[in-house]
Amino acid sequence: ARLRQALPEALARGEFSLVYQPQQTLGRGHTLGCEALLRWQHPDLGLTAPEVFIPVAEDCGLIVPIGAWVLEQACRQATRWPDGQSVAVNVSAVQLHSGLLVQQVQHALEASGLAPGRLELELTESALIDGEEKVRPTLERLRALGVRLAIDDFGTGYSSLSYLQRLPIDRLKIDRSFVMALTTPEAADRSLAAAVVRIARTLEMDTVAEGVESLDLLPQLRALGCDMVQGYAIARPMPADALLDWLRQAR
Ligand code: G
Ligand code: G
Ligand code: MN
Ligand code: NA
Repeated sequence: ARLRQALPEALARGEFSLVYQPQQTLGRGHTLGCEALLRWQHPDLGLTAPEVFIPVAEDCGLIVPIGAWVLEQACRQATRWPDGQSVAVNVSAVQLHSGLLVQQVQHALEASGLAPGRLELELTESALIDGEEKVRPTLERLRALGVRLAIDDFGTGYSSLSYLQRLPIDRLKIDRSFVMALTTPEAADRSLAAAVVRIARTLEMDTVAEGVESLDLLPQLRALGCDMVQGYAIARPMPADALLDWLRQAR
């Protein structure tokens, strides 16, 4: 309840910030981009996890202005990165269905001057499937702007795959649970990450393995034909300034 009361003021009070987690190629370990992750620090409530406050913000519609702020902030930060790295921004289903997303993205790109090809939006499967007919024109407009589209936590949302062929998607993010399963001896558990890579290949999408906690996983992921990795083994999410230092260490 306190959270619900504090949330409407959080934007105006500057209590939100973004941290960034690098994404590297599996081949040469180049950093091609970073995912922006939202943090909320309230003076009394302290740090609240996004898993807790994002559902609340979705419930009351606040996720729409908060999402606009995230887009603007992330695009502005990305213009400072040294080698034209991209920024990936998580988009809530409510934001996607609000009818305001295209406008928000256009505004963030114009205000920051970021090249559209350097912005990637992470969408969830459930957000795409609920009202696919309505979502498709939105995605097509975003694509027409030059923005790239990824599916987050791929494989955990729905069993239907047919929507994948019909929507303009560039990338699948292999859910952390499938990546973790690669460390188990069970062949069946290990096969899911491989299946996601094959689906992506078939549909001409690329793949990012999420939640890579050990460098020991890299050879396996490479053998599967996965393109990129993201996780604690590469870097933890970090504030903008720390990220700039990290990126400058020529990786
Ligand atoms: O690092 P982490 O605890 O930030 O992320 C937890 C969850 O919150 C993830 O599912 C992530 O996608 C989601 N999340 C993080 N930042 C944002 C954001 O800016 N917008 C939305 N909609 N979700 C986010
Ligand atoms: O759902 P989404 O993929 O947007 O959220 C990413 C979440 O995963 C964030 O909470 C982020 O902090 C977390 N994360 C990033 N790298 C790792 C990792 O290597 N292991 C685990 N367990 N979580 C990670
Ligand atoms: Mn994500
Ligand atoms: Na994810």
